[in-house]
Amino acid sequence: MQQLQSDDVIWRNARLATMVADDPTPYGLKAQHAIVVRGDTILAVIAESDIPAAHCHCIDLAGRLVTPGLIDCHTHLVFGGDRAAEWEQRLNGVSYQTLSAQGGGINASVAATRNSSAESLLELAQPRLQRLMNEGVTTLEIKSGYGLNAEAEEKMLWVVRQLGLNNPIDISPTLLAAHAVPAEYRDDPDGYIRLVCEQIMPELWRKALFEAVDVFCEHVGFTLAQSERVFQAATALGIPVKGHVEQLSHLGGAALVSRYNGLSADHIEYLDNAGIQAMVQSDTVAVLLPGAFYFLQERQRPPVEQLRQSGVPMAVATDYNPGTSPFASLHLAMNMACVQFGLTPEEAWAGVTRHAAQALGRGATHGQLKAGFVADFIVWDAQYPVEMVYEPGRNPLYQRVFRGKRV
Ligand code: DI6
Ligand code: FE
Repeated sequence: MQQLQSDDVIWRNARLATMVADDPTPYGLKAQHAIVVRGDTILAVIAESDIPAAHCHCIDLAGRLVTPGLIDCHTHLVFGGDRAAEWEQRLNGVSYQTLSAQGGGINASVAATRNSSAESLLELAQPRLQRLMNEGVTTLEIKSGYGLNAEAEEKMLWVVRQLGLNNPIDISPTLLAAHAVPAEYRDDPDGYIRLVCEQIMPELWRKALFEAVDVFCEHVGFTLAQSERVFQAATALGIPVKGHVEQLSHLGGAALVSRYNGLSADHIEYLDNAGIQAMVQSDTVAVLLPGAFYFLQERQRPPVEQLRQSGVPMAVATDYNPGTSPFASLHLAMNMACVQFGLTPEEAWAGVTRHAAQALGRGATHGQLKAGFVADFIVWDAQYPVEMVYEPGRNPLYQRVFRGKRV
């Protein structure tokens, strides 16, 4: 370790779940260890016995568990309106077709988002973000996709940027203009894709409002060919891509994302072997979204065992959105990933730390307690990482540290 400076802070007397990738110990667990922080970065992870006796900037954690800050790598947290009443109608027997004909479903959220001011969207999003931060989230992805025109997509991404400026959290904004065909393009989806590729994406990219591009490749979204057009245009501008793929049917979206060296292929319930092989080749992360699987009462599970055997990194995220996953809890998503998809609790933890970091292009700086990584970590009134997975809702968070500061 380098020579300590007087204002370096040592978080001592901790049980660290470092989540370091190549550590053979489960969770990279280290009892009686300390984290040395310089500014906003981890300078070193050291044994308690190696703490210099004279150093005075120490914080005693009384043996508590410390993990990396949680990373939610797939959310749709900014939206107007509310779909609770529509959901209740559905459970009371009103058909989805009837609701759609009345302007329900995703179009209801698009209309409400278009009709909301940026300020009111910000006000609605803040408490949702707060709930995730309360659970220990320090990095979060947020997608656009309820605007579906240049003006409304820009408004959503402005809100996302504002959330990042107002809160102690690192936000990764994603352009999901190709989320659904907007009503005014119902008879011309290709025309809408042209608008996305030629206007919305380049214009908002120039304004530096997002860092990756997503598409919903599905029968109810866009075809494989339309999705590829978006990826081609993104690649030409040097923008990383990812996709909502193989959620409700198999279209080959995961292989497509992989061919464009995508950051992640998300949902993937209907992923096949060819798709898995393509993901292995491209280092694309498999993002599992058990909240949507549960809420839609899906039956087809993602091929977790094959992903595990093939060494594809698996992330876990909330997919927080008003239509298919109204759950702003990453602890719950971890629990569901274990119960419904068969992840081990350790895999679920990797899924909200280092693998989620990789899915956001932050794998070299986020998601592990390791020298050189950002000093984003959580102190828990807990002994074992499994506790947060086992009992979502109890939330034993004791302290949230973002960039070296208690917040
Ligand atoms: N997949 C989904 O399940 C959601 N979006 C997506 O791409 C649906 C979003 C909504 O219903 O509002
Ligand atoms: Fe989603």
